[in-house]
Amino acid sequence: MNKFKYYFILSITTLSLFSCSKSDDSVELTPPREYADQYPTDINDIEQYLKTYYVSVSADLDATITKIPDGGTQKSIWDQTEYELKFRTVNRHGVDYKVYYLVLNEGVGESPTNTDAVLAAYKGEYLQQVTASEVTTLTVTPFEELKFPQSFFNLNSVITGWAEIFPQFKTGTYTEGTNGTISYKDFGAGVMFIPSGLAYYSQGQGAIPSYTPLVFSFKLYEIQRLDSDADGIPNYLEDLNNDGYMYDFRSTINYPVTPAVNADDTDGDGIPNYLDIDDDGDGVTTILEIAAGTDYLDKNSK
Ligand SMILES: [Ca+2]
Ligand SMILES: [Ca+2]
Ligand SMILES: [Ca+2]
Ligand SMILES: [Ca+2]
Repeated sequence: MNKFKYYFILSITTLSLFSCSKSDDSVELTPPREYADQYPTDINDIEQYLKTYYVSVSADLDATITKIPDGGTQKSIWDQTEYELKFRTVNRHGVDYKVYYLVLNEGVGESPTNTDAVLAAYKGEYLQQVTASEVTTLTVTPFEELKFPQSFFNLNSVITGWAEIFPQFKTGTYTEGTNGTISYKDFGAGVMFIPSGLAYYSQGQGAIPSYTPLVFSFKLYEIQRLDSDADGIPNYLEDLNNDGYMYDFRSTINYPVTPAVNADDTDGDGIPNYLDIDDDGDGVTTILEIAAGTDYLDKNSK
C-alpha cells in the first residue's frame, strides 16, 4: 500500500513539473523502472569501470581515478593489489545489490553505525553509457566535490550507499593548531561504487541524471553519535548485535520482506531499539527507567 502511495506522490510531482514547462496538452509519464531490471545494467557499468580505470593515491589520500589509455600498462582498480577492493551485499527492493568499495585506509578511530552522522570530505562522479556515431562509451562525469566539510551528514538521511559503506571505515586522530585549525591523521579513506538503486535512482538529483551509478571517494574525519529516539542511549549502544547496522523493517518501501527476527529489537514489537522509546516493552519508557535507576541497563546491556 505504501509503495503505491510513494509512486502516486512521485507522479503528481512529475505531472506538475510537466504542466508548468509544456505548452501543449500532452503529458506522458513513465513509471520508474523495476529495480530488479535496472540493477544488472548498473553493476555491469560499475564492473566495466573497475576493470578499465586505475587509481592513484596521493600522500594525503586523495584518490584520482583515470581511464587506462590504449596500450597503457597501469593496473585497473579491479586487478591492482595495493588497495583492497571489497564489496558489501545490500538487500533492498528485493534486490541483492553488490556495493564495491576500495579501502585506501581503514582508519584507526571509531566507526559510525548506519544511524550516526559523519564529517566527511568527498568527491562524486556519475557513470553513464553514452552512444555517439553508433559507438557506446562509458563516461564519467564529476558532479560535486567537498574538500573541507563544515557540517555532519546524518547517514539516516543520505543515500543508502553512504549509510551502508561508511560503517566499514573508521575515523583517525586529530590535533588542534594554535590558530584553531584542526589537522586530521590516519583517518579512514576509500572509494565507493554505488548502483543507482541505492542512490538517486529514477529521480536523479541536481546534475545527476536518473539511473546512474555513483562513485564517491571520501575521507572520514569525524563521527557524531546520534540518539534517534532521545531516550538517553546513543544509537550505537542500541545496536544489540553490534554489527554497526540497525534497520527499521516497518518501512515497506525499503524492506518489502520483514525478517522473522530483528536482531536489534529487544521486545520484538517491530520497532528497533534505536527508535523504540520502551525497548523492553514493559510499558515504562526507557528514559524513565534510567531516571528512576531501575535495571534497564542490567537487562539490556550487551
Ligand atoms: Ca536512543
Ligand atoms: Ca545491528
Ligand atoms: Ca522494540
Ligand atoms: Ca521499558
